[in-house]
Order: sequence, then C-alpha cells, then structure tokens
Amino acid sequence: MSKTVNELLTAPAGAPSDVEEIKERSNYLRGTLAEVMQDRISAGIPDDDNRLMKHHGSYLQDDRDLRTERQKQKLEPAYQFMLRVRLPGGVATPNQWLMMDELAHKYGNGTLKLTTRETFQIHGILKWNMKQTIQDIHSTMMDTIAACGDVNRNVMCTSNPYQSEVHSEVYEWSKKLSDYLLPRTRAYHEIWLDEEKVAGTPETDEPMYGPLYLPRKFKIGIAVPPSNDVDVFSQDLGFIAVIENDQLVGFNVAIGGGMGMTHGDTATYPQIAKVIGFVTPDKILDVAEKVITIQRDYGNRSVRKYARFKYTVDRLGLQTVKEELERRLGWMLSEAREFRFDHNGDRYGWQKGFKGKWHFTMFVEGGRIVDYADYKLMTGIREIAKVHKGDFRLTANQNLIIGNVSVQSKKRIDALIDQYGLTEGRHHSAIRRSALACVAFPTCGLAMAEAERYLPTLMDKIDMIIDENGLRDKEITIRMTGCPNGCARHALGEIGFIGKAVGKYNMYLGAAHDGSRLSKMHRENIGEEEILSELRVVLSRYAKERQEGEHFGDFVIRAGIIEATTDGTNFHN
Ligand code: SRM
Ligand code: SF4
Repeated sequence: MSKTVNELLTAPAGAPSDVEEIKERSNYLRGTLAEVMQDRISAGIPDDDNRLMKHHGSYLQDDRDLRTERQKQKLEPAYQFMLRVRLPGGVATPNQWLMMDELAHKYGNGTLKLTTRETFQIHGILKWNMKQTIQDIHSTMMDTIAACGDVNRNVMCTSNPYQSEVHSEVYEWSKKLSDYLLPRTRAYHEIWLDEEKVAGTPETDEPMYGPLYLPRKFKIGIAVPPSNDVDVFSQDLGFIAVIENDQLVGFNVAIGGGMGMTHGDTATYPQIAKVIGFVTPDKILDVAEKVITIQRDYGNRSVRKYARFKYTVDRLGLQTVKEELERRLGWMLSEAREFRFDHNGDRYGWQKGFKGKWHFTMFVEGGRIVDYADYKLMTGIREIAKVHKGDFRLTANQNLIIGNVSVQSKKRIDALIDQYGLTEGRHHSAIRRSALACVAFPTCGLAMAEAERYLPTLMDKIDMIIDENGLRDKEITIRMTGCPNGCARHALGEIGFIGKAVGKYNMYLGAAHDGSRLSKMHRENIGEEEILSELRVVLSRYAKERQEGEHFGDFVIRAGIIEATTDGTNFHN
C-alpha cells in the first residue's frame, strides 16, 4: 500500500547541526554581536557570532592574498567584513547608488560588486566601521537584513521592462514578498541602529520562522517571460509571470531549484525547480509563506549540505510537497499556464520601454564596479547618478541598467555614457557578454580556484577561438565559479567551469540557453591549456555542424558530445 502524505512527511533524524544550536542560543539573532563588535583587541569576531552576523547581511572574511604572509609574521588574518544589501528586484535610486559609491570608498576597498542576485556588496569593511556603514545605508532607505543567513534572501525579479507593460507591477510583488518574509526580530535595529530595547516585552515574536529560523538559506525569483534572466529554475521558489492581453493574470509556481553541491559527494547536486501550478497575484505571499513553513518543518537540520529545500522536495516527493502546500493554504493551485523563455542573458544597449521611458543596459565584467586605469567605470556611473532622475537596476547577470530615462534626459545621459566610454559591450564577443564569474579569491573563504579575477584573461583566449570560428555574434552562456557552491549558477551555463584547485577546473557542457536544463561534466580537473583545446574542438564543431537557430547547449547534446541532464538527480551520471 502506498504511504499517505502524513506518513511521508517526516524530517530527517539526527543531532541538530552546530548552527542550529547557535541560532537557538542566540535570542533571535542577537548572540553577543553587540559586545563583540565593540571589542578592539581583534579585528575579527568569534565563529558563533559570525554565523549570526550572516542574518544581518554580512560575513567576516580575511584577505586570502595576505594569509600566508600574515601567518609568517604571526599576525592575525587580515580580517574585514563583506556587507550585502537587501535590494528587491535590484532597483536602486540614484541617491542610493551615490551612497553605495561613497561607502565603498570611505569604508570598503573602493569597489562595488554587483551580485548574481541583483544587489550590492561592499568588501573590505573593518569591524570598527561596520555600524556607521549600516547606518548610512539605512539613511537612504536600504537595509542589509536577511541578505545572508537561514532566511529568505533578496527577492529577484526580471530587470529589464522593455518587453512588458506589467513589469512595474511584477517588481512591486518582489518588494512585497521581500518585506513580508523578513524576520521580525528587532536584533538588527538594536545592534546597528541603536533602537532602544523595550523593557519587559518578549524578545520577539517570529511567527513564520520560529526561533530556529530555516534549516538553510531560501531564495525566491520572479521571471517575466520571454526573459529568464533571474534563472527562475535555480530558485527554491520561482514565480513565472503570466501575462494575458497586457494584464498580469498570475504566476506559475516552481519549487525545489538550487545550484550548490560538494565535490565528491554525489548525494549533493544542482537541481531544477519544477512547476506545480498557477496562482493569481494576490495569492503569492500566502504561497511563499506556506512553502517556507514546509521547509522550516521538514528540512534537514542535522547536515547542512543536505538541508536546502531542493533535497526536502526530492526526499518527500514533488506531489507530497504540493499536497502539503495545498493543505496549509486551504485551497488548490490551478493548472499551470503555458509559458516560453528565450534566454537567460541580458539585452544590451538602449531599449525603449513603456510610457516613453528608455533603459540602457551596460556590460559590467564580473559585476565589479571600479575605476580602471583606462576605463573610469565607477566615476562615469557616479556622474550619471548625479543627474539621473530614473533608477538603476542591478541585473542577475551582474550587469547594470540605467533605467527609466525620459526622452528629455536621454541626450544628457548618452553624452556621459560616451564621455566615460561606458560600454554596452558591443565591441566584445557575445560569449563574453554572456559570461558570469563569482567573486572567489581573494575574499571568498570557500574559493578553491580563481573566478572573477581569472575569467577575463581566459575570455581573451576564448575570444580568439570564437573569432577563428566566426562565432563572434553567437550568444553562448559561460559561467565560472571558484568552487562547487555555484554562486554564478555554473550548472546553468551552456559552458560551465567549477574550481577544483588553484588553476584547475571541472568543465561542464549542455545546459539550455533559456535556463531550463542543467549541464553535465565534460572534463575533470583540467588547466587552461586543456580548457582551450577542448573548447577549440567543440566550438569549431558547433560552427560547422549546427542547425539553423540551434543553441550551443542543445548542439552538444544532439552531436553526442555530452548526454543531457534531465534532472538534478542524474547530474553526476
Ligand atoms: Fe553564494 C556562499 C558569494 C549568489 C550558492 N556566496 C557564498 C559566500 C558568502 C561564501 C561563504 O559562505 O563564506 C560568498 C561570498 C564571496 C565574497 O567574497 O563576496 C558568496 N553568492 C555570492 C555572490 C556575491 C556571487 C557573485 O559573484 O555575485 C552572490 C551574492 C548573491 C546575493 O546578492 O545574495 C552569490 N550563491 C549565489 C547563488 C546564485 C543565486 O542565488 O542566484 C548561488 C546558487 C544558488 C543556490 O543558492 O542554490 C549561491 N553561495 C552559495 C552556496 C551553496 C549553497 C548550497 O546550496 O549548498 C554557498 C555556501 C553555503 O551556503 O554554505 C554560498
Ligand atoms: Fe565563493 Fe564558491 Fe561562491 Fe565562488 S562559488 S563566491 S568560490 S562560495
């Protein structure tokens, strides 16, 4: 006899992980953060507090370029903090941009990182400057709450409204979701914004998360077809906007996606979210809340590498999770509506949107905003922010849109774009413009190989192969990460590289151009020379043998170069 939903719904047994205990002891994410941030003896903070710090949008890191030298000199590591902003849908005002730019120079390493989840990171902030940095961010109506940690993270939304009149409505839903799913603890306000603790009141009431929060991070993205720029199938919970007669009628709901895995552990794998039904817009807050509570109750709290919602869904079964969701909602999802994605990249240059507004998408290599010797990228955007009346949109592909430019302002903005040579990337190959790289060295403590600092050099060499084969205008997505955590969504790149060791990568092929199919490993642990010779073979075959309109990811499968990954559970086969 098959099991009932109730029999299937059990959380894995096992002692709670250390992080569960830290959260439990933390008094709703307070721990001893307030005290340790004031301690002047070390530039670091204890591990337990660093675990809690993530829920406040920050990690303690150290500069890995300096690690060995400092060890030799018997100095503590070069501790510094990374701070990540909560920025639903990636939309920032010019004032907010100017503040981030100022803080990056005043307290950070002088650069801004535009992340793959449409927000800002500042690296290199010293402990003594953290409180002021957060307060300054707050003064421009932004915060860093829940930007990291075991909670719902920054809610993403398709960035470029050029093809959809209802884009602003969809964007509003990303903001509502983000606000609705925020932790309720006042810890952030007390520690960073000096909010008085009211004596005698309970510490907090965390009705959705509970005192232990989630077993792991949780991510939501909303895509507006035909663009799948947010890689909706990589999200724990994805919403796909359904637009009929220029009206937003609702969203298809997809659950159980994720990218992370661990080298050598095939029980971990990237997974694609599956569509389970359709809901009208007024229902999505409820759907998100109930999905999150299922993960809260049944996620693995014992082994963190098996704790993401994708594993909960795969363990319990999609149908079981859907039935439990409907039971918690008290109503049934409707049948999923048709949708079609074309691509998961960005569309560069000027695009005319609705209500006569213009949007300029710029290519930002590796998402790093910095002034180079011969390219004043950071200064140029700052000068634009000083006169811009619209907004900035940070894209899921680490690029930037100067958004909502009126016809009257377009000339002025265009002149600044020209003056600073701000590039829409047309002089680059299409493959380079479709490349993503995670941060990796020197700040990421988990990096095994370079990514952001190395990919441009590798791209120079790949570009030569591209030119030899006449593929300059062919958009092929390429993604590199410094470890298998997948921060640049490597498993959804038509060509993917995952760092194994310094200078060594696993190479993956065969993901779909629209972000709907995962890749598969083609070669293991190879260095630059082999990467280039492998690419030379597959790209020249693609140039000669591809069919009309065939994308590279589909070609390598049809040509028998790689087998298709039909589900995350066969990613390693
Ligand atoms: Fe990530 C951890 C950077 C998007 C999967 N990620 C990290 C940390 C915080 C390293 C750490 O835990 O010590 C990295 C900080 C590096 C640094 O110095 O800044 C880091 N992740 C990033 C960013 C900045 C990459 C980028 O170059 O843009 C992205 C910030 C997003 C944001 O604004 O919130 C970033 N990370 C992602 C994504 C892509 C996405 O969400 O669309 C993924 C894959 C999707 C997913 O979550 O499944 C991702 N990051 C991870 C994981 C693996 C989680 C897992 O399921 O196992 C880790 C490690 C962990 O959580 O233990 C991680
Ligand atoms: Fe760090 Fe790995 Fe994420 Fe790259 S993929 S930023 S190396 S955790």
